[in-house]
Amino acid sequence: MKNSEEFRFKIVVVGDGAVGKTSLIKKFTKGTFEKDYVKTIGAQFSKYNKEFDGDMVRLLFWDIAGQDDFNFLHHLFYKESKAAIIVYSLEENELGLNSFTHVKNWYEAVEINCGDIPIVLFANKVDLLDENSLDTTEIQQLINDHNFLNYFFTSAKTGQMVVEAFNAIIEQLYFKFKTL
Ligand code: G3D
Ligand code: MG
Repeated sequence: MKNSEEFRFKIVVVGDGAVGKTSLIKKFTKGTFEKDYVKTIGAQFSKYNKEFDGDMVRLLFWDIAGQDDFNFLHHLFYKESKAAIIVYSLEENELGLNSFTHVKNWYEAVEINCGDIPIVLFANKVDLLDENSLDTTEIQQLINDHNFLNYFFTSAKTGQMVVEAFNAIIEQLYFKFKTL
């Protein structure tokens, strides 16, 4: 019988305010949701454990609490992150459009603070629009210009693609560190 291993991964979840970061984490971690608040750096984290192939994967999702500004986020927030999730909102209003424009800023901030870690893009609030009529030209352009591991159209409200999107990044980390 093989020995069971344990992995610990910190994953930062960034993006403009009100795009749905906290809702997405809550949706994914639901039953086992615990959170704590790191007041000094304006962050909160949620723990989630998941078994993979007999191994234990302990996840810590770090989320920005309150004011979200890609320029002023404390470096401790990013410290030792193994992956990042960038969230924007598909809402067709100022919040949504700005959050899309700022994806590149969040991407830069992750690169500067974390180096070369896997980054996944969540286009959230997909429940608010008709996915079939969504013009993906700009999204495709963004994906082409950056090195995202993957991207997903998610909804924290309906749960659409939430589990799949989180699992994509967790599996990626598991297999990356498992084979070391
Ligand atoms: P943040 O953590 O990125 O700041 P929140 O964002 O998770 O606090 O979400 C901000 C608001 O958007 C919340 O509304 C939340 O319910 C809503 N929201 C989050 N995700 C979705 C989604 O996928 N679809 C829809 N329709 N709404 C979403 P309130 O009104 O509670 O402030
Ligand atoms: Mg929040």
